[in-house]
Amino acid sequence: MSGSPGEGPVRVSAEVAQALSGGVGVVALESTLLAHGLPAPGNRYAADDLEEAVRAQGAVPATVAVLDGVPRVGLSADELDRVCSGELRKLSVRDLGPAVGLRRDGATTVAATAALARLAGVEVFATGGLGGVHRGARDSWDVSADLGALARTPVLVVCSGVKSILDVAATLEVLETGSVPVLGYRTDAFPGFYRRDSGHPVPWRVDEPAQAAAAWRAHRELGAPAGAVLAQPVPAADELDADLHDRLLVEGLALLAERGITGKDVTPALLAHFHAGSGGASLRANLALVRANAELAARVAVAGAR
Ligand code: PSU
Ligand code: MN
Repeated sequence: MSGSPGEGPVRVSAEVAQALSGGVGVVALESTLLAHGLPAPGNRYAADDLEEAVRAQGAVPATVAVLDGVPRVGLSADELDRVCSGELRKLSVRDLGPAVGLRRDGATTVAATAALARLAGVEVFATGGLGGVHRGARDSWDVSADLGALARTPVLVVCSGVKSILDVAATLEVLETGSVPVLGYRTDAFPGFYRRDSGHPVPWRVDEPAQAAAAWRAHRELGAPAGAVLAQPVPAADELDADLHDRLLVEGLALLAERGITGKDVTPALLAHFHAGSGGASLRANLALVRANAELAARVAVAGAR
């Protein structure tokens, strides 16, 4: 399905196409976290850092984005520059058709990255945090398309859970409804992005990449249509202090209400508040966890390719 570069609706880089046909592990990397989750110019260093983390484990990185109306799996250095320029639109799955048809550029969310990775034949991908059910979703109806996409796209997503700015319990319920397996990596607790424990358990725990690969392979062989989540907590040394985290969350939520911020502006506003109020600690945590997830995804991809 991967085809050669330039073939089909998705352009797969020569290196990624060669890895796929040669049975080498490939890890898709999401671009919204680069374009919108991390500030420039550090995001460009992060883009290289993530690709290096994947290579160091013997896998090939495939960062995903839409450039000049072409969905691309595997980007050149120049293309990564464009993704990190800060000018790209955020594309979820529903935006892919318009972006391609109108020949636009965009960074892909978890949902859109999963859709394009699948078209390219890449099964494992790494990111920071999943989108989920927002607090107050009962009134706002704000539930990320990531959850619906995971229920119908067979891709294993390695992440650090979801941010505590979301309704974590409701997010886990929607993943259950979508029949999306959730595996904790060396943890019994679903991670809360900046914090190692969101206060909610995971249904399954694995302690080795080979176990994650085995669970994923069996899930696929049983014909399950859904993706899966492999959730790894932020490294202990980079976890945000609990009191600081809780204070920033309460303040941030109050700020949203005060300024009437809703919809897709909620997450960027809260993240900006965390970054400003933590003296850089939230950014360090973010970088550390994404790197660790890229590395783990590569180890799972290599174990699965054997
Ligand atoms: N959560 C994070 N960092 C992120 C995102 C989510 O901790 O960068 C991004 C991901 O790209 C995710 C998207 O797929 O936000 C979800 O956006 P929305 O809630 O608008 O669906
Ligand atoms: Mn939303």
